[in-house]
Amino acid sequence: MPSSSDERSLVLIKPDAVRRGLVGEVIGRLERKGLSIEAMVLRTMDGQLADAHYAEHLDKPFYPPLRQFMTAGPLVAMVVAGDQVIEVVRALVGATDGRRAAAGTIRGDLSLSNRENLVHASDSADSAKREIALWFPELG
Ligand code: FUP
Repeated sequence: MPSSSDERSLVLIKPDAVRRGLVGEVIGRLERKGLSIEAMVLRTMDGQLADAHYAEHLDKPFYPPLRQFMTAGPLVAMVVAGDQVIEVVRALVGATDGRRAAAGTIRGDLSLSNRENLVHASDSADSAKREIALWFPELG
């Protein structure tokens, strides 16, 4: 189990959160937990990056509308660090479907959707490494 305090996760504050003015809300929850932001950028994902980021979902029926949603407007991409950050952020974010995510989580408190669910967070150390290389190649 990874447990180093410098473990890193790739977090995306998705276009719905940017559109709804929830960037500060999401960042505030991460900061209040004690996590630190090591890199952050506002950018709009293009289709090529979407296909690479969501490689495991390319063949899923929900992928075309997901791709449309994720590329339709600016998002905030961040590298977040802290003790067991991958597991900690996934717990803060909550279950994929905002309608079923537990109250107290970002999705549970703020999303009513299975697609427009505000935040992406890496689900494993391998995913984090792959995703950070895609979004922040300069960080190595
Ligand atoms: P999560 O790890 O909770 O972000 O969820 P997944 O990796 O399973 O799914 C990635 C994204 O695909 C979700 F954030 C939203 C989207 N999705 C749908 O649009 N429909 C689905 O049925 C499942 C996922």
